[in-house]
Amino acid sequence: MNTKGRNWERLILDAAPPVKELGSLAVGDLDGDGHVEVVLGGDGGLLWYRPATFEHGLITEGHLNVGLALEDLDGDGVVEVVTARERTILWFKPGADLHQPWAWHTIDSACNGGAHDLLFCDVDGDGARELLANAAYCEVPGVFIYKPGMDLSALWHKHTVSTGIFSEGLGAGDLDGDGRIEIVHGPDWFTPPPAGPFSGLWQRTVVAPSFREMCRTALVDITGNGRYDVVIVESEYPDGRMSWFENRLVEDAENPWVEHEMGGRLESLSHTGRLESLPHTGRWNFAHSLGAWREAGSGQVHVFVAEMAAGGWNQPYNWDARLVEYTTADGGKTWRERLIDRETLSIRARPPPPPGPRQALHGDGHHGGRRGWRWVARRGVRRVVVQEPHLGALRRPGRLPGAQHVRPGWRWTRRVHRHQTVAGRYAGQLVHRVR
Ligand SMILES: [Ca+2]
Ligand SMILES: [Ca+2]
Ligand SMILES: [Ca+2]
Ligand SMILES: [Ca+2]
Repeated sequence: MNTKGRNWERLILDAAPPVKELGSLAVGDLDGDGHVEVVLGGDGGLLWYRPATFEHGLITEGHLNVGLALEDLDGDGVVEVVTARERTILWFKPGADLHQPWAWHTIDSACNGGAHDLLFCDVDGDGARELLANAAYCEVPGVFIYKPGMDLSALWHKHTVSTGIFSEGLGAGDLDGDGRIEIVHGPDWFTPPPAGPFSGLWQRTVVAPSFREMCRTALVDITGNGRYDVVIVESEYPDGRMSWFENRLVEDAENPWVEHEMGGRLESLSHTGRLESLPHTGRWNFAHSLGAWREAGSGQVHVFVAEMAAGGWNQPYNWDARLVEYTTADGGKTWRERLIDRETLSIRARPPPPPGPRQALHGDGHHGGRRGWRWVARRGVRRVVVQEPHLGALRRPGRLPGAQHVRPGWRWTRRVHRHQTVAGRYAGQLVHRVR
C-alpha cells in the first residue's frame, strides 16, 4: 500500500471558538449546496462551520449535551440538526441561509437526564427512521425511542427501552438477521419484545462483560457474513480497553460474542514522510470518539478512534491525545493500525494527497478552554493545509516540510490563533486559497 498517498492533514476550523468547551461534533451538508458543514456543540452554544470557506455561525446558545445527530426530518432532502440542551431534546432548521436565525422545535421537554447519544434508525420497519436517545448522569438513566407524529414541531411520542442502568455508547442494527432492530448500549444489547418495539421494555443481554459502563460503540460487519459485529471502546477512563466482538449469534448461540482486543503497534508517518512504528499499550486515554465503516467495493473495514485531550473527572490534560485508524482487508484476521494524528506532533504540513473520496472524520474532545480547536481530518482535502508550530515557534512557511507543495493560487496567511496555554505561548498559521 502506498502509505505516502494516504496522508491526513489537520484543518483548524477555529482556533478560539466562542465557547467554554466543545463536546459534540457532526458533519453533513446543512444547506444542500453539495459541500459539507461541521456542527459543533458544547458549553456556550451550537456552532456551524463551512470548511471550504471558514465561514461560521451560531445555531443556538446554551450548554449543549454530547448527543448530536443530523437527519432529514421533513423530507426536503436536506438534513436538520438534532441535539440536546440540559434535559430537553431539540431540532433546528436554518433559514434562507445558515447565517440567519435558525428555527427550533422541541422533541422532548422532560428527559430523564441529558442525552449523551442520539442516533436515527428505522426501529419499526415503516420506512421512517426514529430517534434513539439515552439519558445519562441522572437518577433514572435509560434508553428511549422517539417517533414523531404528523406535526414534526409538536413533542414526539416517547417509548422506554430500558431504565435504571447507566451506560453510554448507543448503536442500533439487526444483529441476529431476523429483520428486527436490536439496540447496543455500552457493554449491553437489547432485543425488542415479541409483540413489537413499542409493546414494552426491551430485554437486556451483555455483549462485553469485561467492559465498564461508559463506552463508545460502533456497529460494522467486519467478518463479512452480512451481520454487524460490535466495536467497543471504554470512553471515560485513562486506561480504557478497546475490542471488537465477533457476532456469532447465528453460528454459536452458546458463545455468541467472541472478543478480539485491538492494540498492536501503531504505524505513523513522521513529518519527514518516514514510516515509523510506535508501541501501543493497548489502553486508551478517554477515547471518546469511535466510528466504523465498510467499503462497499473492497469490503475493507475501517475503524476510527480518537482520544479527547481533556478528559472528564479532572483528569490531567492529555497533550498526547491520539487519532487512530484501524483497517482490515481480511475480515478482521489482521489489522493495519495507523496513527493519523496526535496532539504533540507540531508540524502537519504535508504534500497534498491525490484526489479521492472525501471521507470526513472527526476527533471529539472537551477542551477546557485551553486549546480551542478540534480535529477535523478529511481524506483527499486539497484546499487547505494547516501547519501548526507550537509554543510560539512561528516559522516561515518556506522552511516547513511540505510547504513547497502548496498549490499555485494559494498563499500563506497568519490567522486567528495565538493564545496562552499552561505550557506557554501557542501560535499557529493557516494556509488558504486566495479569494
Ligand atoms: Ca453545505
Ligand atoms: Ca430536511
Ligand atoms: Ca420507523
Ligand atoms: Ca434482529
